[in-house]
Amino acid sequence: MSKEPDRIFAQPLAQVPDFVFNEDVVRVFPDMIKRSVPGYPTIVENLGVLAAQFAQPHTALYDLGSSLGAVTQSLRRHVRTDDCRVIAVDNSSAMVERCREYLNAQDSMFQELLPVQVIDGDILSLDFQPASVIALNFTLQFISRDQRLGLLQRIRQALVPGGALILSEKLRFADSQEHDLLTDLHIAFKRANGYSELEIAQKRSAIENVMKPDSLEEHRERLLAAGFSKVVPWFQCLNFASLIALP
Ligand code: GEK
Repeated sequence: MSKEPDRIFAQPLAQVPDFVFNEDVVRVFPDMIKRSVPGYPTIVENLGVLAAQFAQPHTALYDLGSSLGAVTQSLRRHVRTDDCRVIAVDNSSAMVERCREYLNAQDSMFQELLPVQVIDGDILSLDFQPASVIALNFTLQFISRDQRLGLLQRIRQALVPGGALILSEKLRFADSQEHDLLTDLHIAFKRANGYSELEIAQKRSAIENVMKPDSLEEHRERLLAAGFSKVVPWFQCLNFASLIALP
């Protein structure tokens, strides 16, 4: 994976454009996400471990909003269930191209990995195959709010008995004191990871129109409305959490 450091917002910009997953972001993405999302490496590695508990033979495992395929790679490291295949989907062509390169490299280094297909496409128009694990790792927050329920309903319908959706998201909090405290602590996390005040402020203004976090309660209600029977948070670090939703 690229080790290039994220300096995208290091220089003052006259006007900060909305954030897009373009080639500049692709180049620094592993560094950017690790320094910006508290708990990201733990979530990704354990996503594979959890997935191995839910994977069912002869089904697909989806990595939706796969970026460079970190979750796909974790699924391939941990899932040993018969006749499973991974389907990674992202609508950033720059991400998909680099993701394919990384997965080819993984294929050439290790044998007997689950087969993987990387689709350059929109997860909102995906024709789901019967699936036992569907991962939405920090992707739902980029989908417009009015399309989130429909997507979760389609995911619920695709899941076979014994399967699970694993949903990781940045959270907002209804209680303003709690929200402000965790926001400040997240900024402290970014500062401790070497981001300057300027980088933090410019990234925030770039992302605020494109990434819309919900609260844990909103996620739970929407997942239940989509037909999931149980929602179990398994990880939280500051204002970032991951949930297991059972069909
Ligand atoms: C990881 N899961 O490393 N269809 C397909 N892809 C989309 C869509 C859409 N409608 N909207 C956004 N994306 C990854 C990290 S990043 C999260 C996920 C972040 C894609 C988008 O192109 C990007 O690659 C990804 O979702 C979100 O575990 O950067 O904070």
